Amino acid sequence: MEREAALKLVKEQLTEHRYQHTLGVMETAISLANQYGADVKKAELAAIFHDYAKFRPKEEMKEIIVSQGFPTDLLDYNSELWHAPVGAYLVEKEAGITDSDVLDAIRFHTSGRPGMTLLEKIIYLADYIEPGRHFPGVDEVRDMAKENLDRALLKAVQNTILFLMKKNQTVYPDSFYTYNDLVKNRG
Ligand code: DGI
Ligand code: FE
Ligand code: FE
Ligand code: FE
Repeated sequence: MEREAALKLVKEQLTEHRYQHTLGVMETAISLANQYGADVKKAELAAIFHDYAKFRPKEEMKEIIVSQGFPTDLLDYNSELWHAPVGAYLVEKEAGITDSDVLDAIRFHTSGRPGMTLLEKIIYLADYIEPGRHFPGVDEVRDMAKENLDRALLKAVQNTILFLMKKNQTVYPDSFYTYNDLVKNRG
């Protein structure tokens, strides 16, 4: 699917603010894909669709998680996690995207997972550092992303977990598994 067609589909699903965030993720993901030798068209498509399900009703997301056999432990954690796997499902069903690399990058963009692919890493990181993001530590991760993708990703995952813990929020186990995997494999 071409960029303009994909953007049109996504715009209908999102608020203006979230759409602007999506454009930022798209530009950042393309730039990271060029820098680190990933498939640029896949990065563009995954970035455009990554938050496709962000505003679906919780009941609909819950129903999809159960009926599609997605990990039901997700339901015991923050509902903010649900739009990632549900998005992968709906993007295939409603937008006809079938590329499993693209769908997995959408599926794992919030929690990450051990053994992330290059494309998954790029989408996770682009989501974190796109130009519209303004939170403590984001500039440090932006700088790291220019030098070393895995180090930047580790910092982003670490910051996310720390942020949740400081607010006494639960942390989904896959986020910890992602963190451990990146620490074990850091160069
Ligand atoms: O959808 P975005 O806001 O662009 O970003 P995202 O999909 O990376 O994260 C959405 C939210 O999910 C964010 O507010 C933090 C939260 N989150 C990320 N990892 C975890 C988490 N929440 C819980 N409870 N546990 C996690 O591991
Ligand atoms: Fe998201
Ligand atoms: Fe994220
Ligand atoms: Fe996002």
